[in-house]
Amino acid sequence: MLTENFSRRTFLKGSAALSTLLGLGAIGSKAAKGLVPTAQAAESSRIQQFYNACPRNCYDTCSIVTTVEDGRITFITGNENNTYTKGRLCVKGNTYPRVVYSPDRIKYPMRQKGRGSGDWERISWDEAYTIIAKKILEIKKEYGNTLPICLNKYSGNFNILNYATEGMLSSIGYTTRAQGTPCDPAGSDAQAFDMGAAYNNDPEQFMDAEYIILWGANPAWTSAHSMYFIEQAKEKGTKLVVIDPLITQTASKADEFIQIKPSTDGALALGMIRSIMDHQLFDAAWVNNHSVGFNEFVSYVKKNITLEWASEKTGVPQPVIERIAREYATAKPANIWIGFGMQRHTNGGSMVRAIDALAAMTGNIGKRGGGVNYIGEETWGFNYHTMSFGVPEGTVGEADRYVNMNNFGAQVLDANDPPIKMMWIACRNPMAQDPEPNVVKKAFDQMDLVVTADLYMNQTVEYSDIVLPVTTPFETVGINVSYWHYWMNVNEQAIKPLYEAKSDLEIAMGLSKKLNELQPGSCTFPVSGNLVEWVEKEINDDIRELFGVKSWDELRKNGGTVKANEKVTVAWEDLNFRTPSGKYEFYSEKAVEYGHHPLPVFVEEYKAPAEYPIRAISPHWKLGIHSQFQHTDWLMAIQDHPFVEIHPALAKKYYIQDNDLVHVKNEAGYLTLPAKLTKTIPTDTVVMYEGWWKDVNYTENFNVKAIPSDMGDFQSGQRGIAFHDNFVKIEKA
Ligand SMILES: Nc1nc2c(c(=O)[nH]1)N[C@H]1C(S)=C(S)[C@@H](COP(=O)(O)OP(=O)(O)OC[C@H]3O[C@@H](n4cnc5c(=O)[nH]c(N)nc54)[C@H](O)[C@@H]3O)O[C@H]1N2
Ligand SMILES: Nc1nc2c(c(=O)[nH]1)N[C@H]1C(S)=C(S)[C@@H](COP(=O)(O)OP(=O)(O)OC[C@H]3O[C@@H](n4cnc5c(=O)[nH]c(N)nc54)[C@H](O)[C@@H]3O)O[C@H]1N2
Ligand SMILES: [Mo]
Repeated sequence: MLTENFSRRTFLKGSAALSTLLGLGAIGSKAAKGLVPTAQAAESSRIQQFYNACPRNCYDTCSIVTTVEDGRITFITGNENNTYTKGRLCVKGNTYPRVVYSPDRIKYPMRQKGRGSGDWERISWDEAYTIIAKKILEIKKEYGNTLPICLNKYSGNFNILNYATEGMLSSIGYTTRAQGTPCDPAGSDAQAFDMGAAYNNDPEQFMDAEYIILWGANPAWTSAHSMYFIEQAKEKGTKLVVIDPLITQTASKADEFIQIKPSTDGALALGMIRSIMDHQLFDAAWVNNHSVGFNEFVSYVKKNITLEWASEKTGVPQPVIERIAREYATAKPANIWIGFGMQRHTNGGSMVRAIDALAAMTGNIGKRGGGVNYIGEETWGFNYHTMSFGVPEGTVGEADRYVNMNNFGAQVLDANDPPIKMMWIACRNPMAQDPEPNVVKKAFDQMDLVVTADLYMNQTVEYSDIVLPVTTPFETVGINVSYWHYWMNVNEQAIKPLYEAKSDLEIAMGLSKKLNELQPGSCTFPVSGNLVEWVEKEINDDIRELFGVKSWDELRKNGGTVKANEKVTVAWEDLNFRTPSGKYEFYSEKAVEYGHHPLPVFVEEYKAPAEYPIRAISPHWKLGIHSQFQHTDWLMAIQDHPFVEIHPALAKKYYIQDNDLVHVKNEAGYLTLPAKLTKTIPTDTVVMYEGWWKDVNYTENFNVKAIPSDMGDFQSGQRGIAFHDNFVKIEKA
């Protein structure tokens, strides 16, 4: 697409504000309708309903129906026109009105006197634009180019219009970009080596599966709407297997739970493969017709893999491996969901390749209800019009420069020619969400100017010079799709922007205006424009064909949400893989090009260093999404601070009791936080959920090291991060 160097989602992911009067539109939420009788509502313009889209970095990307009374949101619920959202929101989504009207919203542009001092003063938008624009022009003058300006933007909001921030920076010249993604890179490379791309079946097809393996995924927390389809499958007799080192809430729903040793899933998959080969349970016709390299793979497996070895490595008894292998190979269709958690390891990509091989050799790829499902982007083909303006005339240089988003602090410090002097942070909280925040902080210290656009104060905003207040989704327009389901959701402006908040697109236009005032021609980004016109420019013929709607406005008037047509919802149905050979590649030359073994071999796991014997896993948290939601009063009432989970047997060794304060340490840093004893985790592991909590000045990442995963550079330009190969020691505080 535009540039191969953009990370998949960083790049790809890429009603007139007049509402549908309650009862008149196609909105079918029972709960919302229950609020006011239809006839009454039709007469009353006090009460209006709008379609919104949850834009967070979440599989579920829900379609929302928002009720507004006298200009204020009083109720929100899921859109029933969307068969995936199914009229329901998750626990976080239901708190949105609290998010919008939170007293903690950043209300005005502000300047901080002394980074980290807390001494903020309100400034006008004009002052903010002037300070920023002057700095940009000063840098350009001093260095002859704009490479000292660095953008770090990721996943706070995936509204397609939000790519305006990238677009605005491209409109001033070549800049430095945080590239890559912390979500899925190792697994996405693995699937790209095997199949040419990561591409998943419609999750509503869980209902068509005869057998489901959730492999290192915790959808009960991270994709609540998917659980409905999994439960439906179970009702009709489908067996559900969950493989995880932790007994998660998803595990509690399983017919069979396999508590695997972390980072050994490749050995389990290869053990299953060995058993399937030995019993001739693979699909020989599929393999012969649609793949390359199977013979080489068979030789590797026969020579190197035994069930004894697989059992020893994984901690899974041999009879269990054999039974699961037989069940999986004989159920048709059998469905595997590979979670992102599983590939956050130094051998994560190679593990995904082994699981892909299992699905391929049993003929489960290209089948409705089957598949080896991980992530997909078939619905992301928008115009990305906000990124289309190009650099100003006379710009020096040839291209943007990239630093790895997954090792941001260190790479910013390493970039010398020219050094980075200004940072623009949007949709991102690197001081909380990145490993080694101390290094990120050092990188900030080197800046002349740090600008952060956000909704709330957080650790990154606190260490910025200028903060720009942004809108919630309810205060602006947009369009959203998912990297998992196949729906496209409209986002209408339901209420006026609160305080002085602006959307990132409006900020881009405002800054361009100021730059052009100060130095005509210095920014190619439009200086004004109507948001609905902007969003209509995203729709092209491919999107029209895929979704069967003409325009954003048509969709707004017709239910606010639409599903892509059936041509794309079964991944690889035509069995035309996007690999160099056009077939499934057990043997991948592309993998070799990127420094890997051509076959899906087992790669040894990262071992605990002697001084830090305890593994620290930091998975995603049910009551928040990274830095978002867990600062809202309703969710804080349930849990308002981080904690460390410890198995009672491990706790006993260190004389630690429930709620005792514990130091968790390694070379990167140390944390002191209360212990929560639980038997849901292994005895050699602690768990700290990732995320930021209000009024807590640290996150689990204070002792997470930036250890790269094995893959990621092929698809997203940068390797991922082995968040779960982090080792610590603990002691009672
Ligand atoms: N509520 C909520 N939902 C979210 C998010 C959130 O923060 N909160 N984040 C969103 C984002 S950005 C993402 S990337 C996704 C992540 O979605 P998931 O992949 O579901 O999430 P994780 O919690 O990272 O990891 C899933 C599981 O992998 C397990 N795991 C870790 N190591 C291994 C291993 O070696 N083998 C196996 N088999 N399992 C292992 C963890 O114990 C965990 O239970 O969720 C999205 N949805
Ligand atoms: N230890 C550990 N750390 C992890 C992970 C892990 O598994 N373990 N997972 C990683 C993963 S997978 C991810 S995706 C990252 C996520 O990390 P981030 O990309 O930082 O994600 P968020 O916290 O969701 O969003 C960042 C900020 O965006 C702001 N925001 C929301 N809407 C808007 C908007 O419209 N405009 C602007 N300008 N800002 C907005 C939010 O208020 C928030 O402060 O965290 C990573 N960190
Ligand atoms: Mo993520």
